[in-house]
Amino acid sequence: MPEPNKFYVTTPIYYVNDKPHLGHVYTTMVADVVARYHRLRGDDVFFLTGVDEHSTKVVDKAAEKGLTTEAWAEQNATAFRQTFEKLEMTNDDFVRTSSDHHKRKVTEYVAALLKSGDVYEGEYEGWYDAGQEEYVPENKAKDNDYKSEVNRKPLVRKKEKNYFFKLSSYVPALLDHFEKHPTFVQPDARRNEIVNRIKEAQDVPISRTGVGGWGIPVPGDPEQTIYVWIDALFNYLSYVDTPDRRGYWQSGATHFIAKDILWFHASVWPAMLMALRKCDGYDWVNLPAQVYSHSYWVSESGAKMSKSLGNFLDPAAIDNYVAEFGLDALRYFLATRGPLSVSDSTFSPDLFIKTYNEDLANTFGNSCSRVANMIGKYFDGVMPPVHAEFDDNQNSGAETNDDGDTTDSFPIHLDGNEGLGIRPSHSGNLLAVAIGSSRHYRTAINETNLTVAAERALRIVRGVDTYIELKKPFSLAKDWEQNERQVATVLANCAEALRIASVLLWPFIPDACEKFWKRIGCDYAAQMAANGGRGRLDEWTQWGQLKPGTPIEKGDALFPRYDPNK
Ligand code: ME8
Repeated sequence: MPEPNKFYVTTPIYYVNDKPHLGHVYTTMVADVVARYHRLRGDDVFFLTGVDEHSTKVVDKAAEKGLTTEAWAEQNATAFRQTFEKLEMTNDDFVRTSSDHHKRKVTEYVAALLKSGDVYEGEYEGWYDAGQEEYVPENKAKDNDYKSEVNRKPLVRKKEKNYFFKLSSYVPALLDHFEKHPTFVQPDARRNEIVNRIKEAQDVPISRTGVGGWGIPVPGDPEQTIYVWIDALFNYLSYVDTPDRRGYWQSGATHFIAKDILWFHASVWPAMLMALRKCDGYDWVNLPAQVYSHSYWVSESGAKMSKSLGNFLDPAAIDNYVAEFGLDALRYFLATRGPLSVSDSTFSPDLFIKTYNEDLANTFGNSCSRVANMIGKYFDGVMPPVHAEFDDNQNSGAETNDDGDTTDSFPIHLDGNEGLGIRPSHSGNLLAVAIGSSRHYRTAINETNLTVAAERALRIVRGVDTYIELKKPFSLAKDWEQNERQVATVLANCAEALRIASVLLWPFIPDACEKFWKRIGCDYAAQMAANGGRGRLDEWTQWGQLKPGTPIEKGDALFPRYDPNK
């Protein structure tokens, strides 16, 4: 057996100044869908999320609450961990920047950079956004009337003695990297913005004074604390900087973040890695493969959902959605209707219900029930055989593309539902629909185009519905003697197509798919568990694997229809 590919995926580490909200859940959910897809493909995945503790926001909020900083950080770190556990995120570790391992590693990295001369001592004066803990360049500050772009509070003029990282000297190397790796930052529009800003990059402070000992001291100068952003970025490396995990780093990390923090991830971070790589003992440090910067969830009024704005869906509200619709429904909605593209998304309860009913209840759930019910009714709940003389699928090669497209191209990141409707009915060749759609699904998901990927899987389900309308097994069954073999063939093909759709949908709606697998006698979940969590996507999406004679269980509705007037 060849070694599986390694795949390393991360989320931002979240500030523990407050409890988690929908925005944090979103990025972690997206990373989780992508992690599960890679595991399903058979990759050896490492998925990292966690919390960023050494922020002055945490110190201030703790003081406001009358708690020690440690106690407040602990309380919120626990809330993040529990929220992600409850939402069945499959992260392989959980970062806490207060951990000894992380602190030791960051100290080592900064010491190496100091020694190499890429970090030097100097003085900095500029406009500071306290909410974002970030200096804002003069032109950007001016464009925003010297207010924070995020929370609109006035910027403050600040002057400090600091250690600086020579970002300016890495500008040519960064631009070269962007040119050679056109998908280093995605989506494209974000890359273009950042490339323009990098051209003007100046050296950046990497330490702070006067943060009251909350953070990691600069090695050799305990008066200075390593700037929280530098401390935080290093989490991606520190947590896999162990002999057994280094291979994940070297496989090229995929960082999911939102647009607010792209600058650090696309400039300071790769430049620091380039600098570190030149230091003794760090020649194994390469650059991340991709920084994927999504947009925001906004409330219906258009404001960014955030902790400081107080308009976020908090853990209790998230729990309510899960209680009402199920975890799969929340996963599906966030992953497919979220702001992965350059536009923001509105979290609207109406859209949530509509998506749930249309895609999950009326499409996947309904089709699974319908086919299982007919197999129950006509074949006593036992998978019927395919009879070659009635099988429209038999003559088509697996490469046929009969899903309505003539090429592999399709719109990237559909923001609404445009173009996602049912295609003109196919020729009755479900095999071609399944094979064509699963190919398109892979392209889409590899490009983090989760909306299109899920839609491709659903296209198979819609194909089943169209096929049933076309073949009318219920009418055929009226003349049983004449048509039994044809009814058997139609229903066997439907079950087979739904099996393939369920494999593709698993990263999005794992609980429902695993339930369905049990009902159709597929032990994929057990196979994955026995194989270190890794699946066999290629094999499982081949046509013709459901064995005749297998019991097919009806079960209850996977996604009961939700009454919007409730
Ligand atoms: O920035 N819509 O932490 P943070 C979508 N600690 N995503 C959102 C969102 C929204 N309305 N609000 C937040 C930090 N997010 C630093 C990161 S990483 C080395 C250090 C998500 O708690 C999104 O992923 O402010 C965003 O980048 C992140 O939460 C910011 O979380």
